[in-house]
Amino acid sequence: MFSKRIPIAKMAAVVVVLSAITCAIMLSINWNGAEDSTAAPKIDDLMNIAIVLSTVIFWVVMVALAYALWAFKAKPGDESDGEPIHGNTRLEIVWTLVPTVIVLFLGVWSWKVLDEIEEPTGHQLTVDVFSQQYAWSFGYPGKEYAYSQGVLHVPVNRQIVFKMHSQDVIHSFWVPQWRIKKDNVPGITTTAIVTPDKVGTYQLICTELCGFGHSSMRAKVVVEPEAKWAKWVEALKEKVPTPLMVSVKQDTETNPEPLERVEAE
Ligand SMILES: [Cu+2]
Repeated sequence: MFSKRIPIAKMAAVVVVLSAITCAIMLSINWNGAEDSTAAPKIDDLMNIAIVLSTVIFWVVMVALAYALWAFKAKPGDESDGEPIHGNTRLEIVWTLVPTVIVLFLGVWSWKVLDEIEEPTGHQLTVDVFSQQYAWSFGYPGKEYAYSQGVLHVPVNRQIVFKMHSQDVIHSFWVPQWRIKKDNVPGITTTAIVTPDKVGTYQLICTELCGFGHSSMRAKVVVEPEAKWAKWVEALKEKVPTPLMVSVKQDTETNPEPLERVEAE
């Protein structure tokens, strides 16, 4: 039965055709919506590469399976046992090496993309993000350490370093149009770096199931020209409350004044 020659070239051709059709459809779909940060196109490219690789793997498996079902079907009335098969070393090496190379390639590429996104521009703005069941609030740097609840304003075309501080359980910071997503973990400060490059209004969504009110844990995000942003921050009346300051006390570099005050208490 196994003396039958497997038509590798024909199968490969079928894989190529089916992959091309599937990729054409999959890549024409706008999966992630508008690209409104410098990170977005890079992350979407990465996603497209992953789609192409997965599509090819999918069809290799499907075509091999379909061929096996057709070519090695038992004859009617054949009740005998299957041949005892002890493996195929060459095949096993191939199906170990190929996925390893793919995963390493995607890993290295992701590393490169993340490095590019987080490359310091020398003109960063640090914003503290406070998350708690089920609300977001924000602290802006500078002398006053201004505070806003439920609404985040950031300047356009400036690299924003978000320092995240959860007050209770794990939450996750996500503005879909920026692509970047980062967990807020109680007890540590996590960082997400984004450069929004379009003016607009967005939703910040908690994307880590954090309790009963999780689905309503959202905040409005406004990206605006820097002068307008500065005016908005200037007009903020509230200061970051002391309990929240305590949770940022590691960040002495970005918020020296209020933090020194916290340390003194
Ligand atoms: Cu949450």
